[in-house]
Amino acid sequence: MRLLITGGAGFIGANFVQRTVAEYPDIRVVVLDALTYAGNRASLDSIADRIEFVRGDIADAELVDRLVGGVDAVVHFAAETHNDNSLARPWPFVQTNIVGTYTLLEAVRRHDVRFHHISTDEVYGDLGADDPAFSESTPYNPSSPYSAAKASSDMLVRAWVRSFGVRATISNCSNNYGPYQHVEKFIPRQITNLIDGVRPRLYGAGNQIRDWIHVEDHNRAVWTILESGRIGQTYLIGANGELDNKSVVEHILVEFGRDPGDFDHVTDRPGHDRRYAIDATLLRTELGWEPRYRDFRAGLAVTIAWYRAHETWWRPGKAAVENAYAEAGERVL
Ligand code: NAD
Ligand code: TDX
Repeated sequence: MRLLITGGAGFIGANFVQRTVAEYPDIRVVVLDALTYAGNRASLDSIADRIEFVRGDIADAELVDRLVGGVDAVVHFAAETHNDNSLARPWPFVQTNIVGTYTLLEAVRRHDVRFHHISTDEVYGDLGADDPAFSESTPYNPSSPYSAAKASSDMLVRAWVRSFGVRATISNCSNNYGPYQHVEKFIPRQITNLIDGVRPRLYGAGNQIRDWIHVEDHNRAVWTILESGRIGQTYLIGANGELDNKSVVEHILVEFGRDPGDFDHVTDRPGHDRRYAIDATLLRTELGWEPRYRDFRAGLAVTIAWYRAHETWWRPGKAAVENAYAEAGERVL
């Protein structure tokens, strides 16, 4: 089998490529990644001789057509992924997440190649404290340019399945944590701030809730769907990991041996989604998937240890991220 993995130099994609090479040694893996600010070739260093790496854009129709024509399946991770960036500069989100996904869909349609589209729970908008968790039938209601562009890409996939018979599945996952996550994101930002002696930064009051899942559990679910999922079906992926942001920061501080109150409240994110929560019943009952990381604090401790041990991996991007937050007007409240 030959597999094209887009966005394989990003956080979840790199973990997926590493897992695939380790567990499916007979699969020929091709990675297509533009190496934007979010992509890091070093995440694939340990397996560089086991994969073919192509630096390129998923919206480059000629390149995409050639690569898709040489594989049996595509797993599509590549995207612009950071909500704060999408508020400052929405266009790359429209271009990559919508036009890029369209370009891939046209290629898999032409070559009749199996396609798995990676998406997010943010397409459903947010929940009130007492609302039931998102399920496959929750109406789309995205809040940010990022989530609106991801929602659009999901709609394109659904239409290409229905109208053109493309053999695709979609998964919408909750917030991931684990190794190789970019330092712009919430958990790695706070961990690397603490390594640098800087206080963690909580947006607003910090009472927003995210449903955390370890990246390894996400990727095992993706493999399960790729192998056994029903064509045309959407599967939600989540591990019952709801926690408010303030508690996450407190856990990180405790892991660093610090006072759990030793953080700053900073300017809130405009349009900040209040709560995400996933009902993964379909994935569990139909495909038999279960998460392995059930203890968030234990998973967090391992993640902190990883960032401590891999400073050379994250250090080059750290200053630019903090400058960008400052330039965007973030200030301590
Ligand atoms: P990331 O930002 O860490 O990585 C994205 C990767 O895509 C980078 O390597 C980047 O270079 C590449 N890329 C960006 N634009 C490209 C283009 N035009 N052509 C080719 N490559 C391009 O993202 P991530 O957190 O690993 O997310 C991966 C996927 O999972 C995304 O589709 C995202 O929407 C989805 N997702 C993420 C989470 C999460 O918590 N991080 C949760 C649910 C779903
Ligand atoms: O410094 C911070 N302080 C803070 O309080 C940062 C960077 C974030 N936050 C808050 C905002 C969110 O409520 O933490 C929460 C998580 O923030 P992000 O890491 O930016 O993630 P989120 O906006 O929830 O989106 C993530 O999960 C779904 C990914 O970035 C998306 O790609 C994915 O689709």
